[in-house]
Amino acid sequence: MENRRLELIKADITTLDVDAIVNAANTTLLGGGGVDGAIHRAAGPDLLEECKSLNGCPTGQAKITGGYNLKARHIIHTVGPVWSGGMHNEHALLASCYQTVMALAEKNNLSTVAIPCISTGIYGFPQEEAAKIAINETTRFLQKNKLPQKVIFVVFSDESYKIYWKLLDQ
Ligand code: AR6
Repeated sequence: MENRRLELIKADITTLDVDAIVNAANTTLLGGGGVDGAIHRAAGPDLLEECKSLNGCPTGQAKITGGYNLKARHIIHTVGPVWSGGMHNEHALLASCYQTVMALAEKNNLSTVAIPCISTGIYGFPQEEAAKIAINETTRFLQKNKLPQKVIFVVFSDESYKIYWKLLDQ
């Protein structure tokens, strides 16, 4: 059942018309490279002003802002773990990102949420392990909650697409 509430697309997440897109941020929440840089560029400078008022965000947690110049109404910023070999609580922290993102979406009555592959770029988390956590945690949340109605996994490469496709097909 919950599988109908999951979607997979290859896209630039900044272009999507959804209630919220998720940002793979760092603990300062003040911008950076990768998807974070793309989101700040597309949303415009007012996003940074709101982010400055948030006092950062611990790893594994999430905070919500407006979407500014994006089509998306909100941005949920989450801070994934930096991969340091897998023995430094990375798996639990990444799971916590997906749990807190989903909980914030539910609390804010959001129907559609688009989420990139947190931690798998600059932060170096192995892609397949990260995708398993993303799918497991999201599915678990959707089984218990009516919102968000739909979660869109947004990948940025053919390789990531194949990994998610294989896991979602099982
Ligand atoms: N749309 C969708 N996915 C994207 C986009 C995009 N426009 N751009 C990149 N990705 P990363 P992290 C994918 O490095 O590993 C920043 O400096 C990318 O291919 O953006 O969590 C922050 O400030 C990869 O699969 O985030 C932090 O310091 C995924 O998004 C740090 O990077 C995540 O890659 C966070 O590193």
